[in-house]
Amino acid sequence: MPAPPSARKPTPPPRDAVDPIDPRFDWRKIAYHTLVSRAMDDAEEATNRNRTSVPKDHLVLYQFSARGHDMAQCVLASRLTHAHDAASAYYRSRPLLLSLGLTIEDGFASPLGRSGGFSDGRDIGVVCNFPCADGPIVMPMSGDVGSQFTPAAGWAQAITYYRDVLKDRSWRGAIAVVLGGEASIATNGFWSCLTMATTLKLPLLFYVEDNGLGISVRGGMQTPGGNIAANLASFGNLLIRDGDGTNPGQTAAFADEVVAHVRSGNGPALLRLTVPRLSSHSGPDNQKGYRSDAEIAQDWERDPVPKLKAYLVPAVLSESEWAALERQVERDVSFGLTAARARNAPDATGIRKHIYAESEDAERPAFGGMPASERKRLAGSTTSKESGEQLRFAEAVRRTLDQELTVNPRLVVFGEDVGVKGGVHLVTEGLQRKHGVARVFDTSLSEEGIIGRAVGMAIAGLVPVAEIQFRKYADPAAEQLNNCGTLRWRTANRFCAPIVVRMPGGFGKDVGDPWHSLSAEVQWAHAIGWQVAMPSNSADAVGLLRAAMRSPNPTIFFEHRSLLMTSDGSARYPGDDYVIPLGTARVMREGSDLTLVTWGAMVHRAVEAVASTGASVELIDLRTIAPWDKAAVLASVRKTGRCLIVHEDTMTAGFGAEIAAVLAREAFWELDAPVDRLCVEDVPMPYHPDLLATVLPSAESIATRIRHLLEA
Ligand SMILES: Cc1ncc(C[n+]2csc(CCOP(=O)(O)OP(=O)(O)O)c2C)c(N)n1
Repeated sequence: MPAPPSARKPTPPPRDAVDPIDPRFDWRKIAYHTLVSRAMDDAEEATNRNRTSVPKDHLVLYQFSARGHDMAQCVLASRLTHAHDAASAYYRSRPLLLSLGLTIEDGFASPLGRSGGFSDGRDIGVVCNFPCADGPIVMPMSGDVGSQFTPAAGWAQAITYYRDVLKDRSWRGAIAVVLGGEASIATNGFWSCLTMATTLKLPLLFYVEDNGLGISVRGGMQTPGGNIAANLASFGNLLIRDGDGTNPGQTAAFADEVVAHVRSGNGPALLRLTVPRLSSHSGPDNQKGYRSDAEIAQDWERDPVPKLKAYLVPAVLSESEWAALERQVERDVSFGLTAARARNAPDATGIRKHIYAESEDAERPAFGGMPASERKRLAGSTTSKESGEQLRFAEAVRRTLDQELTVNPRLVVFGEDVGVKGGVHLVTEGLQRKHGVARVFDTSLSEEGIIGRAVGMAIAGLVPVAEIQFRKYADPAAEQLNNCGTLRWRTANRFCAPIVVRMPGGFGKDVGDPWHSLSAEVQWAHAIGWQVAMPSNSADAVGLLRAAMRSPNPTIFFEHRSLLMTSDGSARYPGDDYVIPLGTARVMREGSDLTLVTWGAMVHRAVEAVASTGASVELIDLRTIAPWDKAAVLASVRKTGRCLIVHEDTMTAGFGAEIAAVLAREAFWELDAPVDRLCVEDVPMPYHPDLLATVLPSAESIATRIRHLLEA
């Protein structure tokens, strides 16, 4: 087994190999934070090494070390000086966070799972974030490698928006920096972000910490030859620097150069620094089988700490000042550890809080979204204007987007083909001409990029309304969507990202297919933290979309294709200020014998079916499935004793199953018949009209099921 870190004695570099000091850096501060990070890793790893099976005295539940990556990160952090700079970090980024203001106590409390810290014990202690009113901030990271990239592009684009559109001078010269290991550059997120940053010339720095290993996999598996800087040499609009992250002078020179380049508005840069990974990948990994002792020993020869000492002593600090610094670090770390250990365990009674914004959040607002004062100014009205003209669904959505773009300068609308063309469904037609290319714009073809960018923009305080061209094409964005939903909860309300995602789907006018006609809304009802709106008509579309755009929570807004393609959902325009609170169903018609619950385009077939039976059916258009109006459904079923749920999503584990389960539990004694569901069977949407008609509930099949249930 390799010797423990404390027993290792790396050879200091020869004096004449040491570079001249770069006086523009606060080297004492860099040394302090490097040593603090190292001492924290020491403290955590020492306990990990003493593990037998499940240790009683474990210091952290899940340990990740930054040992070896530390010095270079502290150098980089010293260049993040602008109030609107943001870093998008990963699990080895604690040295950067410490340099930006994370206290040692909080730094320990997070992996210890104690109260406070990054997440109040909800998330792994290295899944970091750092809100700071005066900046810079560290954006909330996620556990998925690669997911840190596209939100950073969102922040970078927000910088240009504040600077150029809102003319806010305080954003001039700000940058975003995204950190990742050399394995993370193989992810979709990296490439999506690189495309956005280089095509839009965003103020974004890619900082690649290349330790040659992605857990056990060598860098040559992530990019040919193992050097992303070399492979990207001919990429357009990208300044590239490639250096040794254990060499303080070289690291400082490169960090300074790339940050200055990005700040000056010349577009993105990529800095790749080679660093040794001086620990296992994480606490549970023992490196056995994939690393030899000789290789580990060789890495220890590259330890940046002795190199930093050789660089600074005696040019900046005397030997005794360095020793004093080490003693100070020891004291501070020991004090921080004691304080963190003395903290209480997180309060389990609060575990359900912050899935959505809570009313008391207004007193301690999360970082992200519109300021509360602006949200208040845009309060809206729940009264609809009866005199409005008759509008088709697409026109209603367009008009609502137009109106919100007019009254809310923070709002931006984007997606594939959304700009010049006005969207493949023409919903955004004319909006770019009216509001400009900075506010209504086309994106690269990357759904991960569209949603990740939206998240970054929302964290920066903008109101992004993203279009996914068809429901099925949200698949590549699933990671960003899921992470966006849980973001407020994961950070214990330190951050939020209220975005709106418009998503057309469902069957079209007589057409379908597995790609353009997917409904599958239940996925978003299951994804925690999302509001899911499924309007059936123009008036509801206006009210729900406006409510979503003014909401402190993220919302999926489903635009049904058949409603976009026909006049089925036409209704009177309810007014420029009309909002429908999410989670309120509409009782479309009262009845006493059976409750029919449905949403989206099925509402129209249900209306026809009910009329044809002549039965006394209470028809409920749910309008949103997350949150869903349980109270309205329960009240109705308690009255009628019978319930039929109709939806277009497939049967097994569709949202109807959730409603049925709630009714079985909460209205069991009031039921006169089993709760029934009529849905698309468990087959993908077919193409030929005859096949489509076979699988979709029709007015006739709904009517038959109503009759059947009434006889039960
Ligand atoms: C999407 C995703 N896939 C796999 C993992 C598991 N995983 C965690 S870290 C890691 C290796 C990442 O290596 P690299 O990006 O080089 O960073 P390093 O750990 O070397 O600093 C893997 C595969 C994950 N967290 N997320």
